[in-house]
Amino acid sequence: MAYDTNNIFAKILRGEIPCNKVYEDEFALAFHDINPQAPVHVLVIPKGDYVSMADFSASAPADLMVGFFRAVGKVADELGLVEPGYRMLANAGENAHQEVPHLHIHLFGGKPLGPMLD
Ligand code: D5M
Repeated sequence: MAYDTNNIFAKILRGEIPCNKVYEDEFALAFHDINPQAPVHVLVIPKGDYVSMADFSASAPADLMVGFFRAVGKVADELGLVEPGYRMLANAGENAHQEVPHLHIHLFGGKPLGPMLD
């Protein structure tokens, strides 16, 4: 799928619409989900035009790939999610109900989470 530069996360990255930011560096931006599904629900997005993990893993430069995943780990740590644990998830495509066509990793935490696919 071609990247849509008008998707909502692209607009957030360009500063055209606001977000409730929790972390930013040269590779990634993290912000609170507008419709939280857990006491902590944060989205981490890479700074680049990637629809999903498929094109990110295939074509992102190595420094962005490393920097992005380091940022995900750092956000989880800084939010105090590592102990007692959290869930990370990335929806991709229609079957997974991906709503926003810019790669994003959801971090859920702040309570015991249920089984994965209910
Ligand atoms: O999830 C897309 C997620 O993006 C969904 O949980 C709502 C969230 N969302 C949508 N718009 C915003 C804004 N403007 N700020 C914060 N969060 C937002 P998906 O995995 O694509 O189904």
